[in-house]
Amino acid sequence: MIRKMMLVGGAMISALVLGTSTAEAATGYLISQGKDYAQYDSETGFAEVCDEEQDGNGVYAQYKQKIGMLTLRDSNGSKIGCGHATIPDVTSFRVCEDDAGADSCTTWRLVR
Ligand SMILES: [Ca+2]
Ligand SMILES: [Ca+2]
Repeated sequence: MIRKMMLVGGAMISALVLGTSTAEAATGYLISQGKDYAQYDSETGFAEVCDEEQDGNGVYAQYKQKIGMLTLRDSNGSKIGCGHATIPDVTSFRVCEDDAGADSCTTWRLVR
């Protein structure tokens, strides 16, 4: 258990380092599933989901708020352009792919 917690901590540190090196705001969060990804900025509330794989599977992100949850889609699939919204007070989010059977989703990414 202790070992697992240390691994999680290490992952968070590398995510922060990556954030500064790409000049993203420290409030930005990114999760990806293959090339498909979703992001969120906790300061501006900017949310984006992008389908970057030409596999015919729709991509969407779920944003949990303190009360309720919103689903944001990349409505044109893998064509250029992503789904955008401004969603305040997100506590966690994940990206999912609408593939065969139960949809494949990442684990929830916590937002602070
Ligand atoms: Ca995909
Ligand atoms: Ca698209």
